[in-house]
Amino acid sequence: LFNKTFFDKANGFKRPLLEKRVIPKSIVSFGKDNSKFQKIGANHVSKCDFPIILNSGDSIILDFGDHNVGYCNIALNFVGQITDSPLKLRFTFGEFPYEIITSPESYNGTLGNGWLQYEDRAMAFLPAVCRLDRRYSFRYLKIDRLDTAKYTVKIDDLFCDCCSAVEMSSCVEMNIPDALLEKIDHIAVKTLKECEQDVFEDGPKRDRRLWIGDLRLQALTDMVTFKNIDLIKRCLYLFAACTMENDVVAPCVFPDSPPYVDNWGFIDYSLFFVSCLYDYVQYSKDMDILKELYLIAQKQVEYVSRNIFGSKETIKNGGFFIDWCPDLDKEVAGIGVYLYVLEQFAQLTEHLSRDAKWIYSEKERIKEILFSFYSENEGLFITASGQVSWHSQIWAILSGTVDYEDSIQLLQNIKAFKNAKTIHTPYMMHFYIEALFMLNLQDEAIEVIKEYWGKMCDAGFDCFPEVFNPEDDIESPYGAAQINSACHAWSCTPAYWIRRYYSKNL
Ligand code: RAM
Repeated sequence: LFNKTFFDKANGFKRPLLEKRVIPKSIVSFGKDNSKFQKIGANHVSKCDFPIILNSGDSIILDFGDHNVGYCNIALNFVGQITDSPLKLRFTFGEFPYEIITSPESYNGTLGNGWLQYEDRAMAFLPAVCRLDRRYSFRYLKIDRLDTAKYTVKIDDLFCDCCSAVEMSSCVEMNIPDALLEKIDHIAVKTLKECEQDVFEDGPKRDRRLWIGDLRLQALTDMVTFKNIDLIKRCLYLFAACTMENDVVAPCVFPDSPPYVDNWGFIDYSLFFVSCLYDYVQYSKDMDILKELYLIAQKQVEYVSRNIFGSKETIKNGGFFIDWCPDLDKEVAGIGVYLYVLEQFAQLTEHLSRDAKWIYSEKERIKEILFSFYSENEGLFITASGQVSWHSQIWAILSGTVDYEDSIQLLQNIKAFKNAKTIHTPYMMHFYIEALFMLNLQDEAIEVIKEYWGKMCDAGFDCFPEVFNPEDDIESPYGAAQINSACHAWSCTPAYWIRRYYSKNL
């Protein structure tokens, strides 16, 4: 279902992107280094001075010194002998070295190989100036000369026009009296900046689109950093504009390509439309947008109440995302998400002075279902299949229906439990931090941030990634780590938590 009024409103909040020209800093080589992330080290070869000479078979790796999102421009010419046959170059962009050194031919991941960031270009005549029209997300650029001709060519100039909706200097300043947290905050803010484009993209390398689970965390963080409020509104209206036939909000929107949405869903993501609206109304006190979008929020709750929480069987097959943890049984966590959203929806309803009684009785009904999964023996929530996970406990706590002492006990019990399913993404880690803050364990939450995101800093990330498992640095939800995104918005929330922590304590 396409709502043109909301779509036009969304487009009314479209703003031109800011552009910045960046040049490569140095030429590097990659080599095996067991002490480095994914066991690859980048070694400095020389400064990047033009011209750079290229003969047939040559290969160079340019290091831009930081993560960038943009369009590459290159000027080429021949040296001495005229180019009597076309020059062929392969451009391979990488956010991290592993992406550059794995050959595209060896790729057998579950996502389409079109995401691999490389392209071949032929130039029939030199001199030539060319701009690659695909936008890339990268720190490194490898250029291979593929043709077999004997003539020599040179790169006279190469630069990238980088784009973002915001610039680092417009981020709200914050005094963070801890060096590691300051570094984490900086990288988190940079991650968010790289993902703020025409919409809040989940990742500028992939999927380059507006996902609602990602949007929620981006918007929360943006409200305390860049305050790019027009972009938040643009994205809220885009989701409102694109619902499925059953009125469910799509999990992601392709803003520039009709029909804008794919034909499937994640129930937790659709419910998070309510959370996005709730957060925004909390921040802005904007009652007009609440009145306008309330019905969409209500439809999410109604659909889920009827179709998912009708019976235990439908909950089990509900189609929740929750986390990329392999073989995760999501039913208990899914119930927790629903209860969490119901509370926010009740508050929105009361803001409008409407009757929220039915929402509270729905909460009571769902709370009973949740508690039917509680096992006295283990002192934990356990799924019908017998699975114990961090996710179930965290979402049970966030549901707001477990009292304080019992929540603390749940955390102690899950820490002590061997072989529980663990958190695999910075996205799910955000909700763990939220649970700790909710229980007034802010200091512990900050320690978790230092531990988990601190390890990402140690691993040398310029931005924070989509998945990070300190025990397995080539883990990938798609069976191929080169397709992972190393700048992923849902990992930017330390900037939100750190800022909240210090503004409260100051
Ligand atoms: C991946 C994307 C996106 C996320 C979905 C569920 O495909 O990385 O960020 O929201 O998973």
